Amino acid sequence: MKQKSRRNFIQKTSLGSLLLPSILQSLPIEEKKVKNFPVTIATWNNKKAIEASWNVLHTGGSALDAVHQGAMIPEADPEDTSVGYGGFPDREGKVTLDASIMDQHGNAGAVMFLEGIMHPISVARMVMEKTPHVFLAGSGAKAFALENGFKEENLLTEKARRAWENWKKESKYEPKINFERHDTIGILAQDSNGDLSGACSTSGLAFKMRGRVGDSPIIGSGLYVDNEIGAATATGLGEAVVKKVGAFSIVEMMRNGMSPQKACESAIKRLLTLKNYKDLQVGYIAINKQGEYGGYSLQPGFQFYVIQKGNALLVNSKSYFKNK
Ligand code: SD4
Repeated sequence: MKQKSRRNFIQKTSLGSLLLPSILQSLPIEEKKVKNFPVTIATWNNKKAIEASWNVLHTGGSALDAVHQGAMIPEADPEDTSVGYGGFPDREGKVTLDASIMDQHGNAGAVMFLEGIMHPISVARMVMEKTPHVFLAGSGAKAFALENGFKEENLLTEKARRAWENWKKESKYEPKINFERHDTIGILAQDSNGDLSGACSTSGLAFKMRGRVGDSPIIGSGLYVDNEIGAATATGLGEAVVKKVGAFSIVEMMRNGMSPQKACESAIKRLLTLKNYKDLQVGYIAINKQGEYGGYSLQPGFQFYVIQKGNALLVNSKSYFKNK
């Protein structure tokens, strides 16, 4: 009796161990992998933007349309003082906008120092799709927008004008970043085909020098997408991000095998060689080709919003410094 059951056991296990690998081998590739996409992620508590992006993704739309639609939400929101309409002006009282976009083919378009156009992300996409160029700046970017049907609008809201009037009383030129609260949007998406795209849009630093351009429109700094590897985007003090070519460095670290989380952490640590690193804030977010995501910041207070396979999550980012 005893012997029989032992034989049964041996038969079962040996059968099992023989069968299992061949069953796995016969499964189609897709069923072996866990799919983490569609997924979309944005800097800060950009809930409405990420919902707009998700609406595109879950109805089968492209990652490019998703990030474009997402970025348009804060651009049109007068309450958002870091992006588009309602953005705080430069020190001369003029709202100047920067934006960039990249698609799954590695195409890129960007505008910088653009005035009077509410949706710089749409102009950036048009630069990418209708011109042989990547960057258009200032009056040239504006002329291109107007020629292509965009309307000129006054983007300075009463709230932003009053903030500028207040700032002028002291006119303290201190292009420092507020640690806790910005709404500059960097947004990434992976659609149901697994393709990646990204967008970034901002009015830049409040009361900046006229003509100042940050990281957000600079391909490789504020935004980078490589459809084979992943995508990354930045928020915070643009000068620091540009000096470290932030988004590109994160994608390259993912190429070398790091997870999005580890790559963001490593890119933040690279900021520590900057003289003023204790006084500035930078936040990075990233996704990889498997739909995994991560985010990290230098100072506490950074948040990002994710929707992955329908589940929405506002994440309080981990940071290098724990408390300020
Ligand atoms: C800039 N990176 O122009 C932007 C500012 C920003 O949240 O992200 N603010 O430097």
